[in-house]
Formats: sequence, structure tokens, C-alpha cells
Amino acid sequence: MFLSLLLPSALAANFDVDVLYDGVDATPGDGKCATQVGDCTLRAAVEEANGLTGHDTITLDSGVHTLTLTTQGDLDVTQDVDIFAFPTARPATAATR
Ligand SMILES: [Ca+2]
Repeated sequence: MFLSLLLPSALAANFDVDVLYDGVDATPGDGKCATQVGDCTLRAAVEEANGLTGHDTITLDSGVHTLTLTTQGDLDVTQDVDIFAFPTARPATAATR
């Protein structure tokens, strides 16, 4: 009973995007939003959320997050995720429903 109450929250993750530049996640699906230099970009957060089960949350730092890595293709959201833009704290995007 105790484990079943904790399980849903354990599956969801929150990723705080702390930079504005575009960069890929170093290891998608490991639970850490981090490029090779350790920054959490919007692309890395989406890649990480796509690699995990559960309904994840991405919080964007204020500013313009420009996707410049055209060689990476589209930034597809394949899992349920809410994206919040600081400081409004309103969902910007929800997917796969
Ligand atoms: Ca990762």
C-alpha cells in the first residue's frame, strides 16, 4: 500500500531549463536533463521527457528559447508533458492526449 501511493509521483519528472541556447541531451532517458557541459536546454528537457514514462513537467527560464540545431530535425514531443514558462506558471504545451 505504501509503495503504490508513492509510485505515480516517482514516475513523473520535472526539468528546469536554465539556458536559452539549443543543445542535445548527453544521455536521453537517464533522468538528468544535461548537455555534454551539464546545461539543461529546452531540447534536452524534451528529449529526456520523451525517454521517461509518466507525465513530466518542463519549466522554462525567462527569455527566448530558439531551436537552432536544424540537423537534429524536429523537436517532437512523444510523451505527456506540461511546459511552463517562468514566471506565468501556465501550461504552454501539452502533448499526446
Ligand atoms: Ca539525460
